[in-house]
Amino acid sequence: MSKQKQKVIFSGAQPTGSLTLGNYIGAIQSWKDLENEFECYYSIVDLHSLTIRHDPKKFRKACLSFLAQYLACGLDPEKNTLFYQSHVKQHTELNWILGCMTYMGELNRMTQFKEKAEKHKDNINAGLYTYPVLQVADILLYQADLVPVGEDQRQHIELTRDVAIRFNNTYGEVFTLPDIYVPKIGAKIMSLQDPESKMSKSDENVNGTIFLLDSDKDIVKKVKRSVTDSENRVAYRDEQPGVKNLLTIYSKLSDYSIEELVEKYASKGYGALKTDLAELLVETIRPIREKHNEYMDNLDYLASIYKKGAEKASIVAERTMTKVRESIGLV
Ligand code: AQP
Repeated sequence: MSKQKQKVIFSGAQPTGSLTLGNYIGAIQSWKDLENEFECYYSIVDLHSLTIRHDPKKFRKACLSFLAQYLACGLDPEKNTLFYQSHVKQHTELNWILGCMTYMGELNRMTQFKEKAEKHKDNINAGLYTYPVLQVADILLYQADLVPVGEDQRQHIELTRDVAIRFNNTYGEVFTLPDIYVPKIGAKIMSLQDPESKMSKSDENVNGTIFLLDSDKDIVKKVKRSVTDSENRVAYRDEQPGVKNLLTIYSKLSDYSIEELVEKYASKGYGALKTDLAELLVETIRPIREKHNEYMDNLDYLASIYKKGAEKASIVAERTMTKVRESIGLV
């Protein structure tokens, strides 16, 4: 299929800890689906991670590990531009300019800020508050048409459109208005321990989250211990959020539809569902973990990918920034 060069995709993940099954199903599976048809920019948004206090050595390793995980998940560096946000200086320049176009009222409404502020009460910094503006800059810099993300990012993409419209109306047509792209199922994978909450990298209860670098043993343990309910009936319904989540994960990683899975396990119960899902997860994650480890043993190769990515991304970012600077009257 020929590349529709005109359509641009941007997305990213913040390198805190390691990627989760939620990140994989909600975002990375879509990234892979899009790589053959569109011009794709997938960033490791390292500056976003600074909103939480971190150990520099561990952080540096996590940043490299994230690139290794992107590659291990199957993102082709020949088809996609893979790069670190901090290597393309225009992100922070545009962040400032767009910060002057974003209202505090808008930022006050962001639910992710409220949730993260609640989680990190001792460090509610200005970066955590203005984080959505940097995300707006990330997307608009590449004139993205589509942003493949999980459901939790919908509000930020809506903000991106609002800020772009405001900028274009004030200073002239500079930015493309991006659309959100969320998978029909799996846009919000839930914690295995609390199926009413999103599966998250930074969840204090690690048993709720499956990481792409988890050992086989940990994966099996986490699935077996996952919270279900006392109905003992395999059904896909909101009243049974734990089972619904397991079926969603199963379907996203296999060729089975949800209906087929419900039929398959109707007479078998939760134990069989968990055993088979654990096996499927092990078979899906093991090759990712092994490839990741190989990439981590080849740091020169990783450096060649991220340098090439930054070069390519910088050209596109500078093209946008030239327009932005002219449009707002900077000398
Ligand atoms: N549970 C999820 N289900 C579906 N999609 C998800 N995403 C995150 N969690 C889920 C999507 O993954 C992409 C990258 O996410 P991110 O790195 O920007 O961080 P996040 O959204 O803040 O995810 P986490 O795991 O909850 O990180 P922490 O714990 O650090 O805050 C995004 O497209 C996101 O929608």
